[in-house]
Amino acid sequence: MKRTDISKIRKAMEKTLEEKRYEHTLGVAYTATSLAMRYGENLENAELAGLLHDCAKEMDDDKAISLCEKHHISITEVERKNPSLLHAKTGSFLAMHTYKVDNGEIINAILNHTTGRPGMSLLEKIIFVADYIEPSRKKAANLPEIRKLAFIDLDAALLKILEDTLEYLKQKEEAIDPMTEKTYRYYREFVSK
Ligand code: DGI
Ligand code: FE
Ligand code: FE
Repeated sequence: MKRTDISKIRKAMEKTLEEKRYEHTLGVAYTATSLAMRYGENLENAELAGLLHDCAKEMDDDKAISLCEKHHISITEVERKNPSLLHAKTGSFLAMHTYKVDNGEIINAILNHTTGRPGMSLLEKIIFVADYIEPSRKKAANLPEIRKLAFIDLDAALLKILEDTLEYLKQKEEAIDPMTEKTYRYYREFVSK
């Protein structure tokens, strides 16, 4: 991935995303790049995955559902009730087909950025964590602590984020995607070992 490709994608995001979402996107891109420096991931892949992770966030629910149906992308029960969860799947589709990203690791990091999955790659973890801790995030619980932990122990930070997210969803009585739960249980085992 060349710097010129990255700056083209950045400009495309600036055009398509609302201002706040674009600020968040830039925050995820440079936080992911910093984590990549710390953990030895490819810097450009981290930056590009960060720039594109929410590229489908502003797509209408109806459009997201019809895009998935048209391209045989499965929709879970929880996604049907909460179509905003689909932006990870539709985002990875747009990254491939609209933004012409052919790197499977980047595509996977976009695909799994909302629920995570058991056995995440380093890049997937970096995007998942960067999405939660980037500087324009304000509301989540325990942010100062998780921000520090992310640069000390990435898996421990991942687990804490999953734990707090589940707690938040339960409190709000939101439907929980089975994958979010599965990821949490996997890392609870994994981190304690
Ligand atoms: O797109 P972002 O807002 O930057 O971040 P994201 O893609 O991680 O989405 C965050 C939202 O997704 C947050 O409000 C928590 C919610 N979420 C994560 N897992 C689940 C979930 N929402 C529901 N209903 N069910 C889940 O399992
Ligand atoms: Fe997202
Ligand atoms: Fe995000």
